[in-house]
Amino acid sequence: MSTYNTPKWWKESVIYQIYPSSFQAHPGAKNEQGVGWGTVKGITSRLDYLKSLGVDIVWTSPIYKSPQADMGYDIADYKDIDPIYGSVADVDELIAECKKRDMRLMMDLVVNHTSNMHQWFLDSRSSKSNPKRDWYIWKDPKSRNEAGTPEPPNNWAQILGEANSAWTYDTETGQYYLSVFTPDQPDLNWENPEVREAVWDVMSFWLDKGVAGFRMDVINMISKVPTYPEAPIVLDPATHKYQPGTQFFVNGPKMHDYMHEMYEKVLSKYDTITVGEMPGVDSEDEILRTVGANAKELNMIFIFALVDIDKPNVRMALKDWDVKELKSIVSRWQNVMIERDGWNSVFIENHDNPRSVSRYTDDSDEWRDKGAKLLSLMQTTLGGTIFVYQGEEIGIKNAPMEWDPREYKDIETINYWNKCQTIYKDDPEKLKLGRKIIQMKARDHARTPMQWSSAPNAGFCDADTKPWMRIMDDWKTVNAEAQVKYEGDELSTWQFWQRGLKDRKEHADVFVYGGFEEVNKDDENVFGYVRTSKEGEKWLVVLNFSGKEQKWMIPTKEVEFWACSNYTKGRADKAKSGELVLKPWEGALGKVSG
Ligand code: TEU
Repeated sequence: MSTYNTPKWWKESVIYQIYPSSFQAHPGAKNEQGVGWGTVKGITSRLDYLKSLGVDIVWTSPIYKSPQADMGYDIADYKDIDPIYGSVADVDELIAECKKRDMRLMMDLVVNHTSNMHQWFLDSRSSKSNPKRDWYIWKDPKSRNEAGTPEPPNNWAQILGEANSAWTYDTETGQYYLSVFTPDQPDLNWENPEVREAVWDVMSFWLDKGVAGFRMDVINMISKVPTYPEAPIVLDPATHKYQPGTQFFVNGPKMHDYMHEMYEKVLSKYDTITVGEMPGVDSEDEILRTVGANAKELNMIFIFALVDIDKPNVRMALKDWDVKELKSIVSRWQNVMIERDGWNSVFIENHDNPRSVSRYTDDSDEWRDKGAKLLSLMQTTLGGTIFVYQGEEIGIKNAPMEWDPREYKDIETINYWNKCQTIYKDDPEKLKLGRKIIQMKARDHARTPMQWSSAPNAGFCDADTKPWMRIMDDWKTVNAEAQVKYEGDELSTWQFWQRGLKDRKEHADVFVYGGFEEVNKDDENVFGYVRTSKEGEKWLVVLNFSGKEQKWMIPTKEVEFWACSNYTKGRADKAKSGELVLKPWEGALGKVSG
């Protein structure tokens, strides 16, 4: 019997992802360079804001001790907090303050790799005979040329810098270590049982402190094909010596063994929320092995089909897509989880992706609010556990083309721009395209400081402090305070999110747990679907993903009332049957007669 609609707290919870460096600096907070940087105390000071939005669980990207080569996804000590963010005591306080508000904290678990400054790695690289040598993946050079220069063991490219090898040479010991993201992030060797024990220990440490669970960074990359085969050529070999080797470490041969062990050794002992970040996997059978109700692995994963809709083979590149493709991706995963008793996560933004309002709608002044609310309506009415990303609730958009590339701070963007300037130096067209790709795809767009108010530095950090990253130029008008207080003929983006999350909770049997049926599938611009509760309560969602007015035939029984639209404050006055006219980027939610 399916347990899909059996209620669970982790299914109904609203999760809010915080990018800690950019969320909120507490008064007086500065890092060593005197720049404004978000802190744990800052997060605690904003819990009431999150509570009023409708958030239950706060997930923060890594705040552990780290050299910040990849903004904390390079961890040097799993049981300590980076001083830039505060202390373990600050996190204890955050957990306690969450509890007071009936909220919980979720941590990021980054255990595919550590920082190259983690003591485990310092030991490992110190000599070939060190007991920790085998905690990482060391290999001899494939060959050496006449001058003695070594060649990496295979042709895999770095994920965050595709011009470079995924292997890093250590001159002291004459071997390469695997570092699929950057040389600062050596991959742990999960084949070694001591490594796994160390990970279980870290997890228990935080769970015992009362955290709700984990978002697990690239957890489907922990098992590598042990023969380390050459990757097929997909990037132009004239300009790319190295090629994506992802297929040899995504959902690798022992991944499920390790996930089961994690479940047995740790997760089964706690009542947790777990979400695995699993890029690059599309097979339903494979995904169900992790998120199926009886899988004994994880509650859910992030499936990247929707946010990778414009990704060809590497992230920093473009691919055309259309609304029909978007509709079919969303519908596919809604249906798969219902039919096969799995569980979805619902998200469209995170710290690795551009802003959704810029990517899927129209972020011009005229349509931006409508677009952001359209995406909110879609997400708040889809089945699964919903994730809202910092700033999404006020419709922050991508940084504009005019920003100098030096404003971008992310290692991936820096590597990409360096690559463009090297290999396309005599090709102005390609260089221009590279610049455009940065404006459309860089991870930095999600990482600009939160726009709290019209106060100096948008209320993100003290007035006399320079923020670590440039704040979007529109903060004086686009900010949380203005949107919370807004009074007008329609709701602000923030108010629309608040309304949607409340509605979702009140009708969890429909929106969280209900059935899903796509309607008018062939329409090229409008996404329509019906959600139905176990008791037969039906709601129709209609989303115009175009900047033009659309006519759409209502396929269901009469609509009783239109509960909301992104053009109105309350109920919308629209046709109840027959032809429905949708304004540009209009989305509406209707109750269907029983
Ligand atoms: O990201 C994994 C990663 O490779 C992403 O770029 C992913 O492929 C993409 O989002 C799919 O659209 C995780 C972290 O989220 C990221 O910030 C880190 O840089 C990376 O792991 C290494 O820890």
